[in-house]
Amino acid sequence: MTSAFRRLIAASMLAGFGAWSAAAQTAPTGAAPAAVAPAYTPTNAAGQIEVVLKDHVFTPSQIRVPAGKRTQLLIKNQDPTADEFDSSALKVEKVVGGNSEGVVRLRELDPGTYPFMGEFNPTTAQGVVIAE
Ligand SMILES: [Cu+2]
Repeated sequence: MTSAFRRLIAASMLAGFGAWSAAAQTAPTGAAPAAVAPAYTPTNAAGQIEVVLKDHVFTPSQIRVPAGKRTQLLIKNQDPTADEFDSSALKVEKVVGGNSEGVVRLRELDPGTYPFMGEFNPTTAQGVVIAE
C-alpha cells in the first residue's frame, strides 16, 4: 500500500467522522454521504496550481492532479535567482527568473508519479506530480 493510499484512507475516515458529528447535531436528512473525492492540490481562480519556490525548495513538493486532464502550474519563484522547473518524466523545462512567475503546462497524464526538480538547485529543489 502506498503512503498516498494510506493518507486517502485516513482522509476518508476523517471525512466520515465529520459527517457523523454533523449528523448528531442536526436533523438527519437520510441523504447518503457524498463520495470522498481524491485530495487534489487546490487551484487558484485561474485554475492553476500555485507552487512557490523559496530558498530553493518547492512548496508544495507533492502536487496531486487528476489523471487524464491537462493542468497548469504557476511557479512563483521567490528566490532572487533564476531556476529551471525541469522534468524529463513530465517532458517540461521552464526557466523562471528570480522574483518572477512562470506557467508550466502539463499534458494529460497517466496515473503515476512524475518527479521534477529545479535544475539549478537540484539537491534541494525537488518534487513530484502525482496523477490519480
Ligand atoms: Cu533542463
